[in-house]
Amino acid sequence: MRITVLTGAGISAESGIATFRASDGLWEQHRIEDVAMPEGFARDPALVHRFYNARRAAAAAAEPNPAHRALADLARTHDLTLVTQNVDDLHERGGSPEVIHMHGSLARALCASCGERWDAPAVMSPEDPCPFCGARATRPDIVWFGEIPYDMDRIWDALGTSDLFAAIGTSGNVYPAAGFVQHAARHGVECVELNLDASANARDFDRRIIGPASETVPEWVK
Ligand code: BV8
Repeated sequence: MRITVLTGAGISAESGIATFRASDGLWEQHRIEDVAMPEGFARDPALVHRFYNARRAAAAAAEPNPAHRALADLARTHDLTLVTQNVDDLHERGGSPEVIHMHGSLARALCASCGERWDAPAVMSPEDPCPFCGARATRPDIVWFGEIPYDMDRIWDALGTSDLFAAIGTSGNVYPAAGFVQHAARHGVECVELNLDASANARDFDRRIIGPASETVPEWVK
């Protein structure tokens, strides 16, 4: 049985990582869209690095929860494609063998000048020279609003050829991820949502399982 799972900030909430909605879209009085957009980085790279340094520290201090570990178990018994919108590494630390980070990862750095990527240090600053070309153009390897998510061809293919699609802990507000359920449904794939409350695209799912992910996901995986 082929399963594609999409996770969002809700799966890491019980590990202590704030969701976007819970923060009302604000961070240090800045709208997240302002610090999670290329224009924001161009305007104030030090501010954006501070935003991601804080999130990298929060992710490092967090532990995977039973939901992350249940998806790792699922990968051992099923043909699972795990896609996450999250930029933390809790799926990997929870044992998942392969994770598609469609919005990038706090663990990676990117050179805006030569395009090379490398493992990010805990704290990044605009002064960091690129280890490949030396340019002072290093940024977090994160997909910002207006940028193209990673691995989209692979994701569309998995969604269209799965037997089951599950969205876990995502509010369904950000595209193209919020459109995955329609794509899967168009291909006759059964769609289930596991969430704390109904998402913006709840009507597109065949089933919904309401509750905290650390309880609902281990139960669903059984
Ligand atoms: C794209 C990285 C084209 C950053 C993120 C105008 C200009 C430019 C673009 C647009 C525009 N208007 C619209 C767009 C498209 C835009 C978009 O969708 N905007 C929205 C605001 C309308 N999208 C883009 O720009 C994307 N790129 O469109 O390129 C394209 C498309 C396809 C193919 C080719 C080209 C890029 C978007 C990526 C932005 N980067 N993240 C960072 O993380 O710092 S988005 C970021 O926000 C997350 O990655 C995630 O995607 C989103 C937050 O969503 P959630 O994860 O769902 O989190 P949220 O807090 O909202 O919800 C939490 C849920 O969990 C809730 O439902 C809650 O009930 C539940 N929950 C809470 N606790 C628990 C729980 N569930 C279970 N258990 C619990 N305990």
